[in-house]
Amino acid sequence: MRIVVLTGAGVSAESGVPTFRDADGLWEGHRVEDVATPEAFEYQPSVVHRFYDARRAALATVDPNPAHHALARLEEAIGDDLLVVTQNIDDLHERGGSTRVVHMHGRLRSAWCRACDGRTDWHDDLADHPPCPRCGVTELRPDVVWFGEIPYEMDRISAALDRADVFVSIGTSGAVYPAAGFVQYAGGRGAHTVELNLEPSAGSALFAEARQGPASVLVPRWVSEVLGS
Ligand code: BV8
Repeated sequence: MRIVVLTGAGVSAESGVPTFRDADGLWEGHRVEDVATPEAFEYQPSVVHRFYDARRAALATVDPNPAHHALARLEEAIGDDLLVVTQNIDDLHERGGSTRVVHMHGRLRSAWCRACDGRTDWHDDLADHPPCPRCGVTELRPDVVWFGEIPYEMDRISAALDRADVFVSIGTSGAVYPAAGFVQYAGGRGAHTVELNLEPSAGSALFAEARQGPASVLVPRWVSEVLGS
């Protein structure tokens, strides 16, 4: 059984990572959609850097939760038949033990050089404009996909959705595209679609099955059902 799991901020909420809906989607009074754009980076790079430096620093204070661990257990059992596609830029899936993970919106712990196009694992701040370890130019930006930019690995994601028998969406409000359209894409190709969320998402009615509750409870229970153990 080939499974594609889409995750959003809700899967990391119980680890202490704020969701986008928390604080009414505001950061320091800025609408997230206003800080997470190439335009914002052009006009107020220091504000954007502070936004991501703060989130990157906070990553060192959080740990994976039972939802992350349960998905790693599922991968252990079914291997290549599972792909986790996450909208999250945290590394909690990997720290939970998952390896087959696509970060369609990028990663906080990665810096992207606009001069040499190189990507480097990065755990520190970027606001002080450090030089690129590869080319030495001070043109590093957060390696994340901003609104108006094309998500990463869309071909790999579409190929997995084409072949999926089951599509599961965990902890996402279904407000941001193209991720919000995956349920129709996979469902339209015959996949069984399941939503695991604290509350019904914007696209809840599109799912064959929808369960409400915290991910740390719903995901381990769903994985046990799939594995029959
Ligand atoms: C693009 C990285 C072209 C940066 C992010 C069609 C219609 C309308 C608009 C568009 C459209 N197509 C494109 C757009 C524009 C735009 C868009 O969708 N705008 C929205 C606002 C309308 N999309 C884009 O610009 C995208 N690019 O379309 O390029 C293209 C398309 C296809 C193919 C090729 C090219 C790029 C968007 C990416 C932007 N970057 N993140 C950063 O993180 O700072 S988006 C960011 O916001 C997240 O990654 C995520 O995607 C989104 C937040 O949503 P969620 O993760 O769902 O979080 P949220 O807080 O909203 O909800 C949490 C949910 O969890 C809730 O439902 C809650 O109930 C639940 N929950 C909470 N606690 C728990 C829980 N569930 C379980 N357990 C719990 N404990």
